[in-house]
Amino acid sequence: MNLMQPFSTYLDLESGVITPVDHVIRRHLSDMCHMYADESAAQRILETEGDRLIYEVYPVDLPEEEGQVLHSTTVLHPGRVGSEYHMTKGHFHVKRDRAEIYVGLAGEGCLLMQTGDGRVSSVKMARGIIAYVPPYWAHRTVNTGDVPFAFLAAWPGDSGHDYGTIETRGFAKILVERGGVPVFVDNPKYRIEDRERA
Ligand code: PAN
Ligand code: ZN
Repeated sequence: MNLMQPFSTYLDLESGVITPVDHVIRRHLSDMCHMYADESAAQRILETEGDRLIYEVYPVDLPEEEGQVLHSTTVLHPGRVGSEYHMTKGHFHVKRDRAEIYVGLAGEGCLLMQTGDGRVSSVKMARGIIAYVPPYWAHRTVNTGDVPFAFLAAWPGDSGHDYGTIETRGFAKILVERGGVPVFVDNPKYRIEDRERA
């Protein structure tokens, strides 16, 4: 048995920043412009203001293997691309039956979930809310407020991340601003799997 030493890290509950971390993952608009419904709005932002930082992930350094509990925080910055609120890329776990918990720390947002056969669900997130992502649900977070939305996530070490499925198909619903409030609308870019259409 390869015995690990117990350890701790520090989580700043106000900002969502974990220290120490080996490497912070930063996702900019250019990493995901095709994921927003209004791609021309994304292009305009890139041309006029440059490459906007959408979110940062602070992962605690652990081996991605069965038995571990991986955990990280995400800080999702406020803003919109066209009328669509800033969001994470979103993913399924490679092992589809691996669940996850999200704990809201700061700001407010929405946890959007979707199954492989197109069922959708969502949970409103704020400081103190524990959201459960059951096995088989893809998940994406959206910042619907005007301050950074931060949350802690924990998931099994052997889950793996499948980004490709969401990259090609998208989520069925998107969150857009209408009259100052977030509303769900159908994603015009959503692609149902061919076998679901049949
Ligand atoms: C989270 C996410 C994090 C960033 O830790 O990885 O919020 O979102 P994307 O991974 O979709 O870019 C998680 O769900 N881990 O499994
Ligand atoms: Zn996940």
